[in-house]
Formats: sequence, C-alpha cells, structure tokens
Amino acid sequence: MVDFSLYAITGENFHPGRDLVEVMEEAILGGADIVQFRDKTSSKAEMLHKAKALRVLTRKYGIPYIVNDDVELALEVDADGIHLGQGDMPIEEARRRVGGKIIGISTHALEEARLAEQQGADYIGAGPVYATKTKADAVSPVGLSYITEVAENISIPFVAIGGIKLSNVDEVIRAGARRVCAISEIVGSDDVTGTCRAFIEKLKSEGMRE
Ligand code: TZP
Ligand code: MG
Repeated sequence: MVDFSLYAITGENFHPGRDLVEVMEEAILGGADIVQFRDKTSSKAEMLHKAKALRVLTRKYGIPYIVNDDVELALEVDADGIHLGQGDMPIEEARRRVGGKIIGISTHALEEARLAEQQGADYIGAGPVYATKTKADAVSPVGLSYITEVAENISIPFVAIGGIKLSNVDEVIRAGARRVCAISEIVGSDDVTGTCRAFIEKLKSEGMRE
C-alpha cells in the first residue's frame, strides 16, 4: 500500500527562473515523501524531459513518483503511478494500462470517494479544501467537513489538497487528514525545504489525534 505524509506537486508558474528538479529536491530534503509531476503548459517534448528528470530525482531518494493525467507519459518514464481527475480515464481502464502501479484520483464528494475505493484506487485526493488559484478549473471548496467525512468513511489513504498553507494546515489535520498536499505553499516558497519541514512538524505534532 502506498503511504506518505507530505505530497509535493510541481507547479510551473511558482518559481520563475528556478530549476524544477532543484526545487523538488529541496522539497524532498524538507520531508516531502511523494512527488507528482503536474504540468498544464509545457510542450510534449518539455513534459517528457521534465518527467524523466523527476524520475531520476525520485529514484535517487527512493520515494514514489506520480504523473498527473497522462497514463502514456507515466508509462514512458516508468513513474510509480498516475493521478487521475474525475474527467480523466476511468480507474478500471487505467488499471488495465498501468497494472500494479499506483492509481490516485481526485474526489470532491463522498460518492466519488466510495466509487474510487470500490474501483481499486490506491489513494484519493480530497479537496479543494479551500479556494485555490492554482487549479484553473477547480470545483468550489469542499471545506473541512469533507475531510472529516472521508476520514470516517474511507479506508484507502487520502490526501487533503487545495489552498493548504502552513497557516491553516493545523485545522486540516484536526479535521482528520494525516496526509496533506500543497502546490503554491511549497514550490512558491522562498524556503522550500523549511516550508516542508514545518509541514512535517505539524503533521507529527497534530497527527496522533486520529
Ligand atoms: N487539485 C485540487 S486543488 C489543486 C489541485 C491540483 C491545486 C492545489 O494547489 P494549491 O496551490 O496548494 O492550492
Ligand atoms: Mg487531471
């Protein structure tokens, strides 16, 4: 079973002029223990180049590496898994394509979470907890109540996502999350490693409540 605490996702617009691999390495050094390549703007060739570079990085640190949306790219770079949206390839079809690799899927309501679990997802994303500008087509925030609902009803690992910052993560953890994900707060930070360390500290100190 895949498990992790701090899920770091790439965000192409948050670190202008900085090398993607360096930024993600800083996140890993701070305690991020799963990495997702998510890129909505690069060309296919750039995507492949970046996805391969992150594969090398995540292998160096022995942590799971997930590619967003694109099953073919995930297979091509031998990622450990794929992350699907509700509008992407159905889980059963993805499972046929990726075999035993990790399949994650974003969920916004308990019915989606239950279906994901039934269909064999390895983990789910739960969110957006708060409003976020990072995802252009994000649905309305689902709030902390969804986190509690998922914590109480779903057995596979779930990760809270969407607008999560150091300033609000305590209440996300108290609502029932023991894994969190942040894009802008991590990769947009002037101190990526320190930000991740601070997330990990909070997860450790609050995390025993579950
Ligand atoms: N899925 C739901 S919200 C979101 C994604 C990819 C964006 C999260 O980004 P941020 O910057 O942590 O709000
Ligand atoms: Mg998607």
